[in-house]
Amino acid sequence: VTDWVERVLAGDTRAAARLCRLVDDQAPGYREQLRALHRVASPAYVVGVTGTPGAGKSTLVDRLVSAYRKEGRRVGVVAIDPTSPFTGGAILGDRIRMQRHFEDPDVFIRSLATRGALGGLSRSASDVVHVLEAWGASVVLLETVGVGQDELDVTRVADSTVVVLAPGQGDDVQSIKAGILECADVFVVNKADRPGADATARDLENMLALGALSLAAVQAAGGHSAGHSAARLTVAAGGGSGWTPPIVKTVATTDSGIDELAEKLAGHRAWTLTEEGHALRAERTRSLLEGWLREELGRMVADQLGPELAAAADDVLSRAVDPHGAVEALLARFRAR
Ligand SMILES: Nc1nc2c(ncn2[C@@H]2O[C@H](COP(=O)(O)OP(=O)(O)OP(=O)(O)O)[C@@H](O)[C@H]2O)c(=O)[nH]1
Ligand SMILES: [Mg+2]
Repeated sequence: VTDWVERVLAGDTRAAARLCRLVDDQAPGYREQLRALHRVASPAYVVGVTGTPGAGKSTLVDRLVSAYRKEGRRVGVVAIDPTSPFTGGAILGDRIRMQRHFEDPDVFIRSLATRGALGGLSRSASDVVHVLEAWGASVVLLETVGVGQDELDVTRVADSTVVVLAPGQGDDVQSIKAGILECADVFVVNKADRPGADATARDLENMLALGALSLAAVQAAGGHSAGHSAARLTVAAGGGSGWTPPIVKTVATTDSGIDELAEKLAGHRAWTLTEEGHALRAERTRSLLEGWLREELGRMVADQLGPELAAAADDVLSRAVDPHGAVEALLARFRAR
């Protein structure tokens, strides 16, 4: 069992693939193995790439892989395979778009299914990132479609998040859900060869100038991402310079703008190592852990109180008890265990 760990640490790609599968299956003992890796692996720079469906995320990731490979770095790619109705054949598409890297022994590409990710998608993504770090990746690119909260949470595993938009998708900036925009450390307006790219970039600039992103974020946050956006506001209000996401125009298909994107990412990476940046990362990690804690607690409650919850529902419907009273009674029983 520890054999796998040793082999992954020695940079063995097949062992890394094997360990990823054990993690996927949550095979017995996988957490111990991850813990062993986590203790000794050097942290990779993790870049989240999210945005609207079809904006060119995979093409962009493919180009970033090339850019980082030119620097001689080992690169990991984790593509979240959206089984959502938005994008059907994502895996096949990704394989085609990243084809030339499949042959490269210093690139490790791994897909993660969004459905059936026991324990939450962000947790699976984080686990796989740790395997790739141990394998020797110094940078890990994490692609996910920003369609749901679960997918967006994945970006909190990242040190820097790129939000990719494209013109002419019928989604002017105002109509994109605030949750996506709020994740951005760097914006990319891809498909700059298409009409409307300048307008999209201008819209983003205006929103940033108005501070509308932070405000929109707080309003849209509701419960889920409140921690995330509150941290952003705190950073902005803390007297520091904060971080204003730069906007980069790219044509991923022709490699245009990729160097500039890599530069902006390096700039953000450097900022995250400042005191301010560190505070934001700490807040993201805190809210990530809080999310995982909620999941575990939710599972515990469902496991322990499932039948009683159903009985309580009957009691509430028959008016034997009021809803608040029912919840209080259930909680009291849960605590007593
Ligand atoms: N014209 C143009 N087309 C592009 C550009 N970048 C990507 N595309 C094309 O846009 C389509 C979608 O690209 P992908 O990279 O698969 O986009 P994606 O965001 O990963 O898509 P999903 O993962 O399915 O949401 C492909 O046909 C690409 O060739 C670009 O800069 N300009
Ligand atoms: Mg894709």
